[in-house]
Amino acid sequence: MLRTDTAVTVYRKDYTPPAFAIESVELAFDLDPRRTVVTSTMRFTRRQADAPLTLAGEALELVGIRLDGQPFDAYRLDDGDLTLTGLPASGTLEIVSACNPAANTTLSGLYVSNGNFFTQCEAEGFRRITWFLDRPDVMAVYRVTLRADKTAYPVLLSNGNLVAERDLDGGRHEAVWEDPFPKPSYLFAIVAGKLQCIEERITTGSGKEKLLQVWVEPQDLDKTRHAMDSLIHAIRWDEQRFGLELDLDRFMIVAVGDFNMGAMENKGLNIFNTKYVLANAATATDADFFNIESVVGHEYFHNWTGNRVTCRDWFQLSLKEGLTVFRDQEFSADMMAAAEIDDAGDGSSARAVKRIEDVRVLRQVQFPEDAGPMAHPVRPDSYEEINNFYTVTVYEKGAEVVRMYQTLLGRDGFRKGMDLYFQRHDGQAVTCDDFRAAMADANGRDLTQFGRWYSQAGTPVVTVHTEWDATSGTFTLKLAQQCPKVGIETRPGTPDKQPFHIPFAIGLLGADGKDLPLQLDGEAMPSGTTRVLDFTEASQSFRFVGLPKGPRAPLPSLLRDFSAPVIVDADYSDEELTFLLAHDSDPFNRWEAGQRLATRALLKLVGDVQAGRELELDRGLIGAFRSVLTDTSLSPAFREQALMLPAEGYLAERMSVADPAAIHRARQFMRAGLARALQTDWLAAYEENATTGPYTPDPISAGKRALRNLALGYLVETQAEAMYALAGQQYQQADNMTDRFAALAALVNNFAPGREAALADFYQRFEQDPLVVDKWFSLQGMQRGDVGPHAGKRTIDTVRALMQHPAFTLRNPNRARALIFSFCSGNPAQFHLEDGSGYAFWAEQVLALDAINPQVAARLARALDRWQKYTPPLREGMRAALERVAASDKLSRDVREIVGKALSAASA
Ligand code: B3K
Ligand code: ZN
Repeated sequence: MLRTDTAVTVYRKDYTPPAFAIESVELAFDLDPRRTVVTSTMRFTRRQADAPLTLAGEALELVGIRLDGQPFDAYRLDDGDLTLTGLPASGTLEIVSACNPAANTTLSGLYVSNGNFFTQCEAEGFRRITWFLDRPDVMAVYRVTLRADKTAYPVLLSNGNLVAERDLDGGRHEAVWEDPFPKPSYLFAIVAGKLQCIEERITTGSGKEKLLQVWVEPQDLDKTRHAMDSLIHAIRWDEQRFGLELDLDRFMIVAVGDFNMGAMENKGLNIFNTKYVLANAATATDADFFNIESVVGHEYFHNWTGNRVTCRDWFQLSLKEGLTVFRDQEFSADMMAAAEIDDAGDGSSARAVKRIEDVRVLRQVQFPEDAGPMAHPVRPDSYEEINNFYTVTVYEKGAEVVRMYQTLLGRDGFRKGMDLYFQRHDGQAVTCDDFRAAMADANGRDLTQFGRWYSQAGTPVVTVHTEWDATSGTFTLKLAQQCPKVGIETRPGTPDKQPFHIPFAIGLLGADGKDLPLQLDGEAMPSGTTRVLDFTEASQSFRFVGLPKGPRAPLPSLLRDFSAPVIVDADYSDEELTFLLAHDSDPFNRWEAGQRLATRALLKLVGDVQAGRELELDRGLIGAFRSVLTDTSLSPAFREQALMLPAEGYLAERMSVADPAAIHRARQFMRAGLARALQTDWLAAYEENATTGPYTPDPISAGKRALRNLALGYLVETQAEAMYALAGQQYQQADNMTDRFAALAALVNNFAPGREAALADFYQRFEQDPLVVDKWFSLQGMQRGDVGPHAGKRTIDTVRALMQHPAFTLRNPNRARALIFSFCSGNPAQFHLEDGSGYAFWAEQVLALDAINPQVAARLARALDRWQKYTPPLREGMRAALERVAASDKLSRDVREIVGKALSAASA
C-alpha cells in the first residue's frame, strides 16, 4: 500500500558520511511474483563509534536477522527503517525479507512486467528489495544468486559476470552472478523471465574480447539490430574521444514495456524502456532511431561517468547526469557530422542541427522550469522527494554547464580535466566541486566564480548594447547580466545573487556578410573570427579595434553556437536579422536569427488577435522563409529546423501574460499564410527531397524526409483536395513509419476527409505493437480542435473517449504518457480551454495515477507549474485544480512536493 507521506525536507548542508561501511553483499532471491524472499548477507565495518546502524526499507516484510550466524534481536522498525544497536566493529549481518513484486505498481524496486521480473533502484528503489544503507556513497561488491521456476523464468540476469548455473529440484533453477566492481545500491539490477537476445563479440582498444547482448521478448527480436549497432558505436566513440574502455567482460541491454523513464545504467545490465530499444523501418520513425542511439550512448557512457565515479549524495546528481548528457550530445553530433562528411559536406551543418535540437529543448522546457515554482540550481540545496529532481535543469542545464567548461578550456583542456578527474576519483563517490577542481587544476585556471552555475538557479538575461566609432573603426560591446531570484530563492533570508562567469562567443560581420578578423583593445594583432569573451561582471565592455572604418557598423553575431544557457536581449532590426539569417558563418546563429524574426512576427499577431485587429502576414517574413526553403546550399535537415515555427509553449513564455488561445490562432494563421504564399516552393521541396532505395535511418536521408514531411504538413494546411490526396497517397504507399506517420498526422491535424479511415487503418495495422499504438494515442491527444467544420470540437472529449478504449491503461507509463501527458503538456490551446475542462481532467488523472505510480503522477503534476503566468480566468482555474489535488489526504510525497511548491509560489 502507498504511504501517505508528510513532507520532510532533506538539505545538502546536512550531509554526513555513513556511520558504517558495507564492503560486500551477497543476495539470494527466491523469485515468486507474489512473495519473493530475499536473503542479504552483508560484511560491515563500523566507521563511527557508538552509532547505531539504520537501514532503509520500504514495503518489506521482515523474516529474520542474524549477526555472525546467531539470531539477533536488538533492532526496531519505524516507518520501514530498521535500526540495529550494539553492533560490533565489524561483522556479517544476514537479513531475510519478503516483498510482493506482482503488486508493485510503482515500478520502483522489484516488479513484474508482462510476466517477467525487473528492478529499478535509482534513486531509492533498492530499499524496496532489502534493508540497506541505500545511499550512493556506500559502495560494495555484489554476488547475486537467483532461483526461480525454470519454465516460467528461463533467463536469470544480474550485474557483472555469470559464474555458475544449475538445475534445482521441483523444476527450479539457479544462476550466480558476480560484479567485481564496487558499486552503490542504486546500480544493482536483476532480470528474470522469458527473454531472448541477439549477441555480438567485439574486441576493445586494448585487445580484450567482450560479449554484448540485447535482451527482449521473443516477438521483438527483429527490432534489436539498431540498438546493438548503437552500442557498438558508443563503445568505439568513448575509446576514441575520451580514452575510456569497457571494463566488464559482458555488457547487456534489456528492454521492458513498463518503465518509469527512458533507461537505467545498472552496472553491466542496462534496463531500457522498450521505446529506446525496439525499432525497425515499419514501426519506428527517424526520431525513434535517433533517440535509441542517443539513449543507448547515454547509458553506456554512464559506465564511467556515474558508475566508476559516482555521486557522494543525490544533490550531486548533475555530476553524473549533466556530464553524461553532454557526452551523449557530443556522441550524436559526431555521428551526424560523420554521415555529413561521408556525403561530401564538412559536418558543420549536421552539428548545428544537433545543437539546435538541444537548445530548443532547453528553451522550451528548462527555461520555464527555471522561472517557475520548481526552479532549483543544477546542484539543488534541498528536496522533499529526490525523484522529483531528475529534471531538465539537472540534466540539460547541467549539460550546458559541462559544455561551458569545454568552451572555456578548449577541447584539449577539457580532455585534460576529464583525465585528471578519473585519475583522482576512479572508484569514489564525489561532488560537483571535485569535478570543477579537476577541470581547474588540469588547466591552471581559476574556476571559483564558475561555481555559481551550480549554486544559483534561474536563467541569466544578458542585455547587449553596442557603440560604433566610424572614424577609428572601434566597436564596443556592452554586456550587462541580470538574474532575479526564482523558486525557493525568493524565500526570506536567501543571499543575493552574484554575477555568473559567462563564456560569451561573438563574431562580427562586415558589409559583405563575411566575418571580420577580431582584435581586442590591447592585443597586438587580430586573431580568429569568433572569440569567447570571459563575461564575469554585472556589466562589462569589450572593445574591438582595427575594424574597417566607415559609417556602416559591423553586425554582431552574439552568443555563437549558444555558448551559455542565457537569454540574449538585443534590439536587432528585422533587416539585420534577415542579413544574419542569410550570411552568418555560425549556422546556429543563422537559425537563431530566423527564430527571432518569426517570434517577433508571431507575438505581433498575438497582440492583433487579442485586440481584435485584422491579421496580416508580414511580407518580409515570407521572403525570409522562401530564401531558406529554396537555398539548396543548406542541408535539408538544417532547412527543416529553420522553417519550423517557434512552439506555442515557447511563445507563451515570451509573453508577460500567456494567452494560449490567442497564441494558437496567431500561429495557425501564420502556418496557413506560409502554406499558401509558398505553395509552389513547398511542393518543389516535397518532390526534390524524395529518398530512393530501401529505408535507412541515416541522418542524411532522415533530413530529407524531415524537410519533405514538413512541406507536406504545410501543403495539407492549404485545405486543397489535391493536397489531401497527396497525404492520403503517402500514407498508403509509405515503406517506413516516418513517412506513414507524418502523412497520418497531416490528415488528422487538418481534419482532412480521409482522417477517420486513416486512423482506423493505422490502429488495425499496428494493434499488436504497443509502441505504435502509443503513437496513435499521442497523435489524438495532441490534435487541434478548431479546424474547418470541426471548429469548436474539443480535444478533451476525444481524450476522454479514448480512455475507454480497450487498449488504454493507466498502469503502463508509456500509454499514460501517450494520451494524458500529450494532451496536458503537448496541446496548450486545447488543454487551456477557458471552460476549465482541461484542468479538471488534469486533477482527476494526477490523483488516479498517484494511487498507482507516484513518480509518473508527479511528472504529470508539473504540467501546471506555470499557472501564474496565464490570463486571470485560466490562472484561477488552475489554482482551483491544484487546490483540489492538494486537498487529497492520500497524496504521495512526490505529488505533494510539486503541488505544494506550485501553490506556495502564489504568495511569493
Ligand atoms: N539514471 C537514470 C534515471 C533514474 C531516474 C530515477 N527516478 C537514467 C539516466 O539518466 O540515465
Ligand atoms: Zn543519465
